[in-house]
Amino acid sequence: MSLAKTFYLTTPIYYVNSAPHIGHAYTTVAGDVLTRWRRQRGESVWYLTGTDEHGEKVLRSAQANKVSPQEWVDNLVEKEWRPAWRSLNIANDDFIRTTEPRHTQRVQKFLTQLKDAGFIYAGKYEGPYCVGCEEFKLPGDLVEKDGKQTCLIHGTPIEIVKEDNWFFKLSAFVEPLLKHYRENPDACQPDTARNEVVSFLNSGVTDLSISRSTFDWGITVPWDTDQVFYVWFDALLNYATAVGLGDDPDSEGGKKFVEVWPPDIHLVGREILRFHAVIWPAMLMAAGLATPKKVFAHGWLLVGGEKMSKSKLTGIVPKDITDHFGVDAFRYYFLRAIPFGSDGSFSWEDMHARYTSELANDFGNLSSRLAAMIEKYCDGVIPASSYDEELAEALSATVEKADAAICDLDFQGGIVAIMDFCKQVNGYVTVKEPWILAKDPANKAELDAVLYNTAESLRALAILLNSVMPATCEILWESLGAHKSIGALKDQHIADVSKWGQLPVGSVVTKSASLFPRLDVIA
Ligand code: ME8
Repeated sequence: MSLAKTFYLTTPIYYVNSAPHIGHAYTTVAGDVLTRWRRQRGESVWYLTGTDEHGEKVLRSAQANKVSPQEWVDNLVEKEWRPAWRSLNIANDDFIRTTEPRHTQRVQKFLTQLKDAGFIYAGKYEGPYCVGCEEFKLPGDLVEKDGKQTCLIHGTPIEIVKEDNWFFKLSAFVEPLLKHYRENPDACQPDTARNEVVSFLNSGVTDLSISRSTFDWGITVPWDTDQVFYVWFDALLNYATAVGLGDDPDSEGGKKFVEVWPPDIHLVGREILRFHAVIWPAMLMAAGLATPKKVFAHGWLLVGGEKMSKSKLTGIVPKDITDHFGVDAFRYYFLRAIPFGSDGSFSWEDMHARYTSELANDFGNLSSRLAAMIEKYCDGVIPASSYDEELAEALSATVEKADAAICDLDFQGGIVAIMDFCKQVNGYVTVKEPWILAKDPANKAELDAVLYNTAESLRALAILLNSVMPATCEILWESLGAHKSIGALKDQHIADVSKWGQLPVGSVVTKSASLFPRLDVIA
């Protein structure tokens, strides 16, 4: 029996020129939500993130701070990057740093093989370079500002690089790549991103300089030790080096590679699409390896209409938001508010409004009302089981819709479907008026039924929202007594959520702290 392939998802590896901001958190949370969701579908999953530590950009920030680049990256990774993901409850399976020997050694071996196969040759590079992007720029990527050629993304002047370098025969892969995207439209998404890649490929792609000789903060080119590899050529390989690229098939690394390769999804911001949808698959094609099943380019978080970034000092760090709204509201907000794939602006007012109406009122209140009523009317235990056809059918439809949307990276569509069900349950409670039913003992059976159906709906909501808001859903799960009467929340499968009647009669319900406490209005 062959086992199903492990679902392998990656984020970009981020530059460690400073601490993470909410743009980095956006991608990493999205990956976390999708991988948690797929684990709850019962799938085997591998979620990789990490840091991109070489190149001039990182080197210059170390120099500006008067420390060695190695000290600089060690310090930032341990004090900022790993803790940021821990505090956002990111359940990544691995974290790769490009300064680790497991990466540098496999990069050197892989690129030596590419050279031996005839895909790498010596040449001269002269042209514009943006250190912010770490990218050799084309004329169309630049704009003139104050008489200087500047980068469209960073708004900073480009530098002219003139070096004897090693080149990769990228141009040889234009036709194979065009064929690849014709035959596999899913391999680059959304469609607008694929169209952009296809027109780039049609515009005439030249070979790529893949080494630098004017600084040494990088992976040494093994056959020419005066040079280091161009940071992107080193960085893209992280997706493969982290899972045993080139290792003996019988070794641990070799087995991992077979288990996960090719990657199912590379999540990237749209500014690094070309690297992932042109250079990276070409490198893999040259090595005879399978290309990623999907590169998905999401949109940017904007501040003042521009891409939020560290270099423009518009970076907001996650803690600024989580200190006020909490971690789960942060995880919820961006995926709920912005269609994945489109740009979106962050605003405190919008976040406050959604927190209050969707999280505190619709979701948090439903849970606290139910716990209070079960305590008051049923001595704190789930009363006789019941079935409500309308709610049960709505739940089935919700699960189907949310599963399809989330697996298709439509996080907004998935979350909206689940929150619509939450609204429907609120409507059910309002119409049934259990507080009125409780006034007459003759209504006991009806009251029990209303409370049971509400509790069952909350059981389902805890499972469906668990990948987005794991800490909150755990509190809800325990408040329903489900951790004792059903089992661990993480073990509840999406496919079984809509089987009505799982909360056993007698499950002990306890009041929890408010899931989403009321917040002061921000001045
Ligand atoms: O590009 N909105 O690293 P990086 C949304 N090291 N997402 C954003 C964002 C914003 N305003 N700002 C950053 C690099 N991101 C390379 C990647 S991969 C082999 C090497 C997110 O630190 C988004 O995912 O500049 C974007 O692509 C990534 O951070 C860029 O991070």
